[in-house]
Amino acid sequence: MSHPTLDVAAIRRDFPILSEQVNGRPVVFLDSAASSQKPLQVLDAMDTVYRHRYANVHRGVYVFSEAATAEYDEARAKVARFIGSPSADNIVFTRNATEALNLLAYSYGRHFLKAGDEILITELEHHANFVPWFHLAQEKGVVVKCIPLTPDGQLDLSQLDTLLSERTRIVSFAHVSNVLGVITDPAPLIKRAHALGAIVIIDGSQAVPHMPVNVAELDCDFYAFSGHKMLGPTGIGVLYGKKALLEAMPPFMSGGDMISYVGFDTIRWNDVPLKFEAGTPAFVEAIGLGAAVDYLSKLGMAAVREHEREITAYALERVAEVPGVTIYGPTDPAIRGGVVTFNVDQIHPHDLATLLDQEGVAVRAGHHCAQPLHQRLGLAATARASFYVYSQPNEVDALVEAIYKAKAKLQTRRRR
Ligand code: 7TS
Repeated sequence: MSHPTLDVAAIRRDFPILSEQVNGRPVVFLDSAASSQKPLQVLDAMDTVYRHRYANVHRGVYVFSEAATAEYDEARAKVARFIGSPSADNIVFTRNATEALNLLAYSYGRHFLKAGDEILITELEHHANFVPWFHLAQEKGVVVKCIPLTPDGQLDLSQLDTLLSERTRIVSFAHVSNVLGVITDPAPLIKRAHALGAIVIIDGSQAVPHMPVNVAELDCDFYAFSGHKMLGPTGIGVLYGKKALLEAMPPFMSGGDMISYVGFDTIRWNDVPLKFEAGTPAFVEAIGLGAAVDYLSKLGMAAVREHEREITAYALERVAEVPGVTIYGPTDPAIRGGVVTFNVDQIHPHDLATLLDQEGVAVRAGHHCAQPLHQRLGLAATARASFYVYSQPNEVDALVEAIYKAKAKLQTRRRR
């Protein structure tokens, strides 16, 4: 069977930053899971608004404001189509995935949950899908439980019978882990949660940028992600929600734009999604995200996924070749997104990342905002290489070569 593929050489020409040098070498950027680089098409879309038709949205009746408003509305419609949302009205723009998840904890959690209710998350969550629920637990006396992991880092669903109960109100989990790369099939969790009347929230921060996602087919209740990890700018994120739930929820923040009427003794909220967008929105960033969605749609998300599956498979093989390397997460690239998290025997990941940087190779080191997961793995920190549409096999080779050099340097230093 022939797979859809990407023309990576052509893609790279769209990313000016990839021609930069770092420490005298062409940059090898392997930290796209933290934030992706931006193509000219996104930079130009935002630049055009600022240069030619910048004015605040939803206010003016003059040309600039009407043009900016129309482009902002179109960006919302593009995002809706991109994730299979039935309507643009289901799309709330937030600052990032973190704000989308906080919106749910504050608005849905504080309004609909009471002491003794349970929230089920997983041991591999990013802090953004961990801390807001623990914060809610401290405040309201709800109970947070975690789905444990199998030895290779998948969710251990055999524990669901004991973890789910009539008290479970929310099930919230990452579609793709930012550390182990594991892709979770949401279907069984959604089915089990809905059978108990619980709602399902998916943190799609590492999924939407990298693979086809259809929220209507999934039938999840909420889905959160960030624009900056999917070729878009910083400062813009998305919360998809089912309309009836968004309508039942109280506002998160209040002020301008989120109201339809304000009097001295009556205030009426605006319709969904504007009810959740208080104040001047990041509309230029939303327009940039719309351009990013266009770019990804043109590549085709099936091709994006296939490219990442291939390069991840290559990286898993090449990095594992290095003596003393441990790679975390499943070895099967079919259930793995484009991240390879690893440690090299006797080298602290921060030292490793610093030495790799000297070779122009950018990887992330630390706990990747998943400290509970690292506790479970018995580790303080790991190094992580992550890939995207512009990543190419020779960058994996550069990574491996740089790891060998780092090992040699540190071993010589130790012998001295
Ligand atoms: N959820 C997951 C699974 C993530 O990977 C991240 C960011 C977030 C939520 C939060 O996204 P934000 O845009 O609101 O910050 N992950 C990472 C990372 O892996 N390295 O830096 C940020």
